[in-house]
Amino acid sequence: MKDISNSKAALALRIILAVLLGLTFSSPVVAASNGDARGQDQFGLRDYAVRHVLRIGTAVDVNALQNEEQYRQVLAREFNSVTPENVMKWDTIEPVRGQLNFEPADQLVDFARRHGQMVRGHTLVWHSQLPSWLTNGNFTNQELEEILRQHIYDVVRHFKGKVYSWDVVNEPLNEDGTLRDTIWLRALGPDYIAKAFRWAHEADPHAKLYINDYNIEWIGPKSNGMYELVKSLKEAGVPIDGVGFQGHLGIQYGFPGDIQQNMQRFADLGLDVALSEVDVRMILPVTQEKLTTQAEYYRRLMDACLNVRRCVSFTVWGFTDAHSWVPGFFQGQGAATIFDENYQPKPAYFALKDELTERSGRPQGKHYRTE
Ligand code: 9MR
Repeated sequence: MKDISNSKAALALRIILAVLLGLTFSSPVVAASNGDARGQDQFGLRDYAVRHVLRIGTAVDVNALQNEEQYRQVLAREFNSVTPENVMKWDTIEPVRGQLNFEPADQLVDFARRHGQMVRGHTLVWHSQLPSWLTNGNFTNQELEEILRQHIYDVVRHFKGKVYSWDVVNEPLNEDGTLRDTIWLRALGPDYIAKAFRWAHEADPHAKLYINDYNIEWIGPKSNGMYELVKSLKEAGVPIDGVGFQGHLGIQYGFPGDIQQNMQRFADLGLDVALSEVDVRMILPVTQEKLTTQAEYYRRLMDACLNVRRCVSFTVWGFTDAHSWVPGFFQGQGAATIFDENYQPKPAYFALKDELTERSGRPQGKHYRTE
């Protein structure tokens, strides 16, 4: 993979810029170039996020990372956190039992190291993207428990010191807030969640450990289920550090207006919170009006995160419409990210930047980490 910059010099320059930005509250945004379409300034979102002690991240498609120079450039310029979109999932890591394939994930980790980006690990325990040797293996419950424990140890140990947080358990809930019926629930019982966190903590005591789900952005049965779950985990002394709110929204569904209040109640349990997979889809075709509404959704999500002191990271699930899971999963929908298919920033990009620019920084807490 070709690198795009002399990383040490670039990193040093970025740190100097970030410090300068952190000291001044007025924005150095360069004036509009033509009409409403503003030009981009020389700073990335990451340069504005540092003053809020906020990680701004994206999911990364490793094929695009390997093959597209423009993808690498925007990724390096805009973000200080990355999440592998697929390559740390079980079916990639261990397609054949006992043969571990860390190569694509290692490439991303290496890119992140060279560009001063932290890595959110995704994901250790999930019901989806499991290798077929596992799902078709007819294993006993005890064997499945041993397989899961070994998987968590293998993966977390391999990335120890390189991955700063893990989505340990992904999407464990039904829409009514009860536990989803999965291979793990069947084999280990409801305790699989606590066990997974304990094993991950044993493998890397310094990693921040998250539970992550979708449709928990607003207060309702599913987020109430999540609230009760993490509360009981905390009370039982399970090493859980945070809750990821995925944030897969669509402008046709309306904005979850109570998201700030919702995230705050989790923070009040003594947990970090993160917006972990944000995208805002729309029914195609794209119109200017829809893009404006979409921008407002992104802005309000950022606003909610900045208003919750323990909201430590904001991650978009892909940054360009050229590489987004949305059109493949929702027929007739798309345009969910902040850059268009030609890597041109959309109103949503400027909305995030404005929100980060116009607000003063948050006080730094002990549990936050900067570069
Ligand atoms: O974006 C991912 C897509 O490329 C994969 O095909 C899909 C497989 O299930 O997973 C997508 O990412 C999901 C993430 O891992 C968990 N939350 C929902 C995301 C979108 O489906």
